[in-house]
Amino acid sequence: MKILISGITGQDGYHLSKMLLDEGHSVHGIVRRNSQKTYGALEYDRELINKLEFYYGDVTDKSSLDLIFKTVKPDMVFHLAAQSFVQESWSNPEVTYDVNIKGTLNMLNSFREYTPEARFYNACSSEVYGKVSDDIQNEESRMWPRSPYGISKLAAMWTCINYRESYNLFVSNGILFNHESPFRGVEFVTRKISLAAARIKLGLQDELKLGNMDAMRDWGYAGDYVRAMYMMLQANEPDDFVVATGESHSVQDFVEAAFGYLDLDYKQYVSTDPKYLRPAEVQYLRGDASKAKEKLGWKPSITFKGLVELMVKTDLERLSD
Ligand code: NAP
Ligand code: G4F
Repeated sequence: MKILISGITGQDGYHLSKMLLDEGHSVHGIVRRNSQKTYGALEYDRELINKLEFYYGDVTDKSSLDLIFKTVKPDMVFHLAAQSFVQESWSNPEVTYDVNIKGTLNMLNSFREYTPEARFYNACSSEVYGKVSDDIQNEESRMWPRSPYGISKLAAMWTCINYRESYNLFVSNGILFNHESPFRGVEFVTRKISLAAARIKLGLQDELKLGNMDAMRDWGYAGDYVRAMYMMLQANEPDDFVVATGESHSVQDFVEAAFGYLDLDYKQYVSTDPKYLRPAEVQYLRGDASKAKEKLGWKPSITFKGLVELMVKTDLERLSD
């Protein structure tokens, strides 16, 4: 099958394109032109880059998407492109809305015009739950986003549902809880911690400053989560699914596990800095993926401790090479 991925240069784009190539598909990705001609997370794997087809485009530019849809004629579309950093969504709310809401609308319109028989995955987020009202969140839980990013993801998700219901399209939303890997962007808290712990171990850095260490997240492994995306597009019917581990840990837990793995006492290195605090915080997330388990047969494969160790070990190896 021909697969089109927006956001292919991100963490999930890396894991998804690798998995789809292994499944025997031909994988086509939308990339934004940049002055350095870098391929983001894909840069870790030159061999992978050589197996992919790239097209310059931007989800805020519908004419670029039209051309790509006409050229590729995909059987499956994974729409991952987003301004995905929650903190940045307060300093760049217009860009966040343009890329995440209008960008999704543009993708849906090109999809509907050129490949209405194909299947479309939209990357929604647990940030839509925001100020949670349940101890564990499922597809029915109240949604109360707490950032421009969360609001944009809620609007994009409902746009997808509306297109599915209005035009009888195969469009599914994955409401994915946080998922991480050694390919995670360095500004997100897990990778910021794993990289800092490795650098401190090697004497390349002597402190780590963080924001709210009491925030709790349901952290899973990105490789497992892209498998869930693929399963959603192989189902008989389009639908919306929570993908999560069902466990919640604090940022402090992550710090302790990462530094502990390297036999470092985190108290000597880690402190808080108000500049990393958010105007409104999502304090707690824990997802219930029962529907994905029952209907798709999906389950996670890596534990919290296993994930932390994988990230720290990989950063240490990369720095030692
Ligand atoms: P990521 O690493 O930040 O990747 C974002 C991707 O979007 C990059 O390839 C980026 O390209 C691309 N992009 C940004 N603006 C674009 C534009 N205007 N036109 C075209 N491409 C654009 O994010 P991720 O962690 O892989 O997440 C993938 C998707 O899942 C995102 O939609 C995110 O919001 C959502 N999500 C992620 C998580 C998570 O925990 N990772 C959880 C729930 C939902 P550049 O390389 O050019 O910047
Ligand atoms: O790693 P984070 O920046 O991820 P956040 O905000 O949960 O968003 C990620 O997961 C969402 C799914 O729920 C995705 F939709 C979204 O695209 C992204 O992938 O922050 C996690 C927590 C927050 O509570 C934050 O306040 O860690 C806290 N934190 C504490 N110190 C920090 C820091 N976050 C960052 N980035 N940097 C810090 O120094």
